[in-house]
Amino acid sequence: MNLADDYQRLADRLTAAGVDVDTVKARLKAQHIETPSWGYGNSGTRFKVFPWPGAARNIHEKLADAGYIHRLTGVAPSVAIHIPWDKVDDWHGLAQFAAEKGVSIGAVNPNVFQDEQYKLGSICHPAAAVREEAIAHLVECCEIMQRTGSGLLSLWFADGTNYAGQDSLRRRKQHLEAALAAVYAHLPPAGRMLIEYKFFEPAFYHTDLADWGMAYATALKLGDRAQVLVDTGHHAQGTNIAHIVAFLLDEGRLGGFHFNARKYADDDLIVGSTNPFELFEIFVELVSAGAAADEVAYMIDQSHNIEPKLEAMLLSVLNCQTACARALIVNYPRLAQRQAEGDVLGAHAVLMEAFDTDVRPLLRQVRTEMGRHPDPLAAYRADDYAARVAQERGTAAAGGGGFPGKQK
Ligand code: PSV
Ligand code: MN
Repeated sequence: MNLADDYQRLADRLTAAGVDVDTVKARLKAQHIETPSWGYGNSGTRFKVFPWPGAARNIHEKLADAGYIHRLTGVAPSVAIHIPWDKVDDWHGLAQFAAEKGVSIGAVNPNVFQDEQYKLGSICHPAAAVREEAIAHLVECCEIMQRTGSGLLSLWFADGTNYAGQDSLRRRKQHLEAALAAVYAHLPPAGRMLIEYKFFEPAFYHTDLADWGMAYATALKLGDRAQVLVDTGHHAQGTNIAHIVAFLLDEGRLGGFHFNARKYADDDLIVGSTNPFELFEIFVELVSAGAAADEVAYMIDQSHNIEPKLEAMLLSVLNCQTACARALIVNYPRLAQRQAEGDVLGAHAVLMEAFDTDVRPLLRQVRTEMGRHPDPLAAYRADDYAARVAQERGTAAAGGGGFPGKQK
């Protein structure tokens, strides 16, 4: 196989079809996918954590692994952190350590779902003392943003109820709004607050931020720097996520993504594994929105259980790259023309043409031009990094059955 010839054939075909290949390549080189610190440590399901040999045991090892994924791909230069899982005394030192590994600290994710006091919720809890404790933690995370140079506070709440009548839904909504307004005031000047929603789990009767509409309405009340975070696993079956993305983009309220794939629920599987077409549709909305999508944060939220952690994260980043490449080669002028003509299947065919294109020669070329290996998965498999960390770190004694809920 001659990689250069493969690429030239594809580039010629795309150029003839009206695609500006240099622009597409420039956009792919500028792609930025953030990986999550919690994806590098041991994690599992509510039933069992299978410890992975070499899984990162602390934030330093997580940053080292993330640096490795970035070295392989060139498009994963930042890492989301989860507090207190990744808490350190010296945040400036941690940011420096990350820089040495070739990455930066990305979104700060507070955790107000793991401690005893949060059994009935955090910022929606019926007791003022618990709400205040949760707010204090969120404010602490704003300070961590300052010290690490992070621009994003990424919020998810496990708040909800399990039984009708358990608590006042309206009062909980009011508590939530008051708490977020208090936290918003503590954001660093250029910092943004991303509000994530989820329609179920761990509560099942109601969730306080159940869908994008509630997150959006809350963001509107808070101010311009509050936006919605779309976790692709947090929707009912059949939901058109690309439509939600289009709506939020058009309103300037799409803050970012937590990418993953799912078959049934919040499965946290490798993004693009079960849902390649959905991922493509999402990227089509992002690409076609132009500058409106400039500020969107592309983050992965996965926690792997049976698969090798580093390879899973690598594949996730590559799948985002593939989806983006396919979306970039859509012939948008032709699409608009067919849409205007009411050519239902003609317009659909324009999208399918891009989706069906083998973009691998293009991606190999882009990676080569970026000084990376054209096939990062092959490079990973030929490399001894995973074996080395398995040797150095061993297999952590992760818990067996009985872990409460989704363990990350
Ligand atoms: C909840 O399921 C979630 O999607 C939130 O983003 C959390 O921060 C993350 O997973 C880790 O538990
Ligand atoms: Mn998430």
